[in-house]
Amino acid sequence: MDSPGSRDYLCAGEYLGYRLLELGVTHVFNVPGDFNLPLLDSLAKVPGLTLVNTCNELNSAYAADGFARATGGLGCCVTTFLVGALSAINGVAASYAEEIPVLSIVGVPSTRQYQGMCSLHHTLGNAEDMSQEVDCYRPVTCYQTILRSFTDARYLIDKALTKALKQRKPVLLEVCRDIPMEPHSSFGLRPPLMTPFALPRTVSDPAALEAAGAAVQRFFAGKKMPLIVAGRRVRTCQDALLKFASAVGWGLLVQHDAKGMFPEDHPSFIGCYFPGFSSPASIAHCYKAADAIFFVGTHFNEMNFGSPPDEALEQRSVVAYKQHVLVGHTDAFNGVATEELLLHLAGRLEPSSSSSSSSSSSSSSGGILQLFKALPSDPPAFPHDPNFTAPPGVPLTLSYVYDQVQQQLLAGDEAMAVMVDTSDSMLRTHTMKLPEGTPYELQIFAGNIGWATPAGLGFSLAQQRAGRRLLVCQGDGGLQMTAGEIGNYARCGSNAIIILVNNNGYLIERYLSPIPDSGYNYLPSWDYSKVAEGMCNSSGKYKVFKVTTEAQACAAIAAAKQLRGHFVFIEVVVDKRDAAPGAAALRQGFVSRHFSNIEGYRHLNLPGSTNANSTLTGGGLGGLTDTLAAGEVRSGMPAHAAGSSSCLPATAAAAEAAAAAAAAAAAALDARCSAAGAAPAGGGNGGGGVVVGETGRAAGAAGSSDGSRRSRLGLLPCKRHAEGPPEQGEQE
Ligand SMILES: Cc1ncc(C[n+]2csc(CCOP(=O)(O)OP(=O)(O)O)c2C)c(N)n1
Ligand SMILES: [Mg+2]
Repeated sequence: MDSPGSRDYLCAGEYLGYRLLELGVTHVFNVPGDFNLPLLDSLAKVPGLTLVNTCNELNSAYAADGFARATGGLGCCVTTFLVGALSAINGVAASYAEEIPVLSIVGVPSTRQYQGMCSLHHTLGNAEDMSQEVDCYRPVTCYQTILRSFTDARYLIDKALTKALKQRKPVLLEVCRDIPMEPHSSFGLRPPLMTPFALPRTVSDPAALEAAGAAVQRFFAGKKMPLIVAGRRVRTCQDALLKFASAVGWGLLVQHDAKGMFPEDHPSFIGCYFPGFSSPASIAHCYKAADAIFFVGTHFNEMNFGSPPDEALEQRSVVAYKQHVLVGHTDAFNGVATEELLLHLAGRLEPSSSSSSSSSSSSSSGGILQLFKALPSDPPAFPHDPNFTAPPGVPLTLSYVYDQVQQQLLAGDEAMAVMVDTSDSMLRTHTMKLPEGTPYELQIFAGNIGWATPAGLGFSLAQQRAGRRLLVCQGDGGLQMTAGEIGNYARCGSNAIIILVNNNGYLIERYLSPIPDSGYNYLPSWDYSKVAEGMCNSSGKYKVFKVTTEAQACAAIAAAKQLRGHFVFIEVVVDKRDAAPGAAALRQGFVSRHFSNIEGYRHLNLPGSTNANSTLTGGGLGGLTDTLAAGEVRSGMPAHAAGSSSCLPATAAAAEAAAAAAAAAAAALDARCSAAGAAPAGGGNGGGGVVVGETGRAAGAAGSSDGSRRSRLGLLPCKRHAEGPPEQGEQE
């Protein structure tokens, strides 16, 4: 038999491409540059792998993030040395914060150039330092490596993929220009016969799992009102959560970053717990009434949770995150994968269990669910503020648009997904009723505006083949940051629907600003529908609408539904004051907390300033508290002082009257809730303290101070926060 010629061997880029395909990465988002051309050319040789040119590298990174969210696996972007890689870095950083695995591949100078001492273009000019890119990426990736030899390229590619998938964080893979296109025997012969990629699995230490299971069981034993609160990390263990919730029959709330990860028509499902905004208000009452809370996959941050858990909350909670389990205020376990814990507990806490020690009353209690059913389903009583409300008689409101989206697009006859940009819409869409299996994505923690449009491109290309259509809710301010990708939706054959909210600028910032009508909250006035039309420019199947009335909005959404194979862009024109119902309350909480006592703002008499008659305190999203979430809006809050604003005149008296009315309504709701049995919960803890380390050996009592407990929960700026223990040589 002839020995293979060098051309019969795969090259590094092909090997990488086949690995990506094997992991479900069918689309790679990229911008070319002279350093990555051989890399792109080699990836293009892999049948089934599509290279999608985005308009800039930030958008490549966002699109890769969206792709990864759609598949639950990996996303991938390719950029060029420094200029491209640095443009992408904010997107990669956001994926890091949001725990989305993205492989950020960068074409870098050739191995020969790395050895030389000549200043190369795109560098900062200091020839002796070729590690600038890696230095910049180190804080936003869990692993960085470079392919500069054939012999270890294969190993390093697999290692980089494993790191990203195992840690669910981005990875930087630099590829020297002379490496990817050269066939080499180490990559095997064409057609590829590759050993299957071994997907990394987190396996619990059996002893730690058993100990944690027993502690959790003890903790919930005898509890009458247990509650599950699911956070973003359940993305990786949705089936296990479903099994657990079905087995124990407790009530369940999803946090905003986990909406869509638990079926909303499941008997345990209560709603979305979004402190300050949960609707109906009874959600907050249920949360308060729980005597024991199982936080599963929760990342405690002020955007989805509000104030950090205090000691009282810690005492009535179990927290499972990655490989950690914290039981009550005292016990901590490492080496326990949340997925395995849920499955373990599903058997252990099963109501039918005959073992007396395992027959926690919690498992048979329908406490919270019964309470929820008995409570009125009124929305929270937010104070009305005409400065952040569409004026009477406006031809179109955003609430009408989202009602139509709910009725027409989320009716259940077409598989949909929803993606929401950081914008006023984010305070509205958490109340959407999602049909089972409808993904819902937002970037609530990293919070970049402009993420949704490019991320939606990646998401939609990943999901479309599975017959799922994406709805993107995008603000005009965010769109102006990343609009370039609109043309790619049509060009790539996406059938996503973008609802573009034209409210004449930065509405969220209006209601957070000390001076709402400041010039910085305005944008150049684009004709968005014409922009979209121009960007699509007759390529592909698409339809653009601009709607200014209810009738037009209703018709455009109906048309979008009919145009199943089209990309549809709907510009929705609403008043610049048309804010989500909780916006005024958010403003009051936020401004009073952050601005009211700043000397330079005193003359504005902002809510919460010592000049003003305000009692609102708190630290949630914008300084709101669960108190407010429960509808206990206190009277005496002055209106925001928009006195210097030309378009938002101060209406303190009106707002005060509204706040008083809201307080009365809230008091009435509270009374009804109390009648239904929604008493605030007491404390409780899980008893004896044992820490089981990674090896599974008992490591002694773990009575913790508030400080150390908080560090373990990731509440303090400490390095080892709520993450799994790093592997040797691995960053956290
Ligand atoms: C990249 C980035 N820059 C700035 C901000 C600060 N910011 C948060 S919300 C917002 C305004 C969003 O405006 P728009 O997209 O129009 O949504 P709207 O609030 O009007 O619904 C801004 C500027 C941010 N979150 N991200
Ligand atoms: Mg806007």
